[in-house]
Amino acid sequence: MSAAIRWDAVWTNVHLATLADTAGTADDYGTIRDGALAIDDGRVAWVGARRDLPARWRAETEHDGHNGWLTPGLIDCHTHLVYAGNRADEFELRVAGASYEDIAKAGGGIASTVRATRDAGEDELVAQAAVRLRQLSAEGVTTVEIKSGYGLDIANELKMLRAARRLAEMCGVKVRTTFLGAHALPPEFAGRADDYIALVCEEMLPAVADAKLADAVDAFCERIGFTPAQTARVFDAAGKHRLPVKLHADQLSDLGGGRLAAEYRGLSADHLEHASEASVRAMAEAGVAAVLLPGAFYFLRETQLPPIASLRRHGVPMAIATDCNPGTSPCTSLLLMLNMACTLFGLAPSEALAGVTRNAAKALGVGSEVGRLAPGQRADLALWDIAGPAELAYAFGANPLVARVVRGIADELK
Ligand code: DI6
Ligand code: FE
Repeated sequence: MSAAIRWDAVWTNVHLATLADTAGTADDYGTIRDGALAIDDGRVAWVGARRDLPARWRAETEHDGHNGWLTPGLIDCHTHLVYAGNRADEFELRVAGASYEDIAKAGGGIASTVRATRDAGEDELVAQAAVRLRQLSAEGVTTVEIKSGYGLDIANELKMLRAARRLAEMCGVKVRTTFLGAHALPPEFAGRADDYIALVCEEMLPAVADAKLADAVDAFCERIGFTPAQTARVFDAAGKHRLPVKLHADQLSDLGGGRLAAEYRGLSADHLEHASEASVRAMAEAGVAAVLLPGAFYFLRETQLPPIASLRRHGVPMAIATDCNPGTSPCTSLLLMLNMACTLFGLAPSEALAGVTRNAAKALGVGSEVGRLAPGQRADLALWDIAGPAELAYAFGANPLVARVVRGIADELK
């Protein structure tokens, strides 16, 4: 008789939304009813219907899912989670009629968060961001991207990125860091944007790369940010350091950001409300993911919808994220973003869930590691007390998370 297969853990009495390649499966969630999932050495070792489990297996731990649903741990692939203070005062102005761009031009906006972030020590930044990260992970988030971009000088950008790396260890979340030195023009460079871009390319980026503090490079290509030509300089510098790029593209106006991200074979182009058909086509051809940010759309009371039909038609993978930041999306609920992606942008609940799992992983360049329930993936999972996966996008203000599993270890069993 053959020896029994040994695993560290097995989950049974669960339904699975695998989000794996769903072609030929029951639905777009990759549903396996009455499934089983085995974990070994922190990775998924086996996934399938319980009746198909190998005849003889043993596990150190057997988890009973109590008829809940297991999904991949959620991935928030676009956040500005590390910053100091908040901008509730500007919210009051905006509600009274001022626009985001008016406030930015008057020296508020990003510049006010830059002042607060420069004044804060690294420990203080970590402490403030940890509160937000715990709110995200309480809803099943196991991977989060964190951008710099409120330091805007070498010391403060490095401080932000170090804080982001520390958060990963503190909160048991996989963190991908993105250097966003080209987020805004710092006040000391007023009227000298090209000089600031030179500093970003020639000093900041090399320092960040040397310290191995960034996994990618981003820029804010916008009328109130940087031009496509300045963005291209940053992307060229990123290439020299072998860092992949992503872009805040076409959020407030169409500057051809989607196409620019495609020219540099970027991981993602994000926002995209004003992106043209040509940009979408270029993104499809270059394999660039679209990251949709319904929280910023909602909070700015934007009316221009991102080109969802065109993204679908061209087969561009769509991810969804919080864009958690103090100015345009002070949001720490990725589940709320699922609901808004459906109600505001017209995504199907299955597309929304793919947007915070499989496609979010793609937008971070970690699709072979996380984002699906499949053998070899990291065993980062979320267990939900729901009757079907559409409930994750349907309800808002609810949190049906029962357990979060990180590298195979369940940490929040209720
Ligand atoms: N786009 C955004 O939505 C945020 N940054 C960006 O480039 C806004 C950042 C802020 O207002 O603090
Ligand atoms: Fe952003």
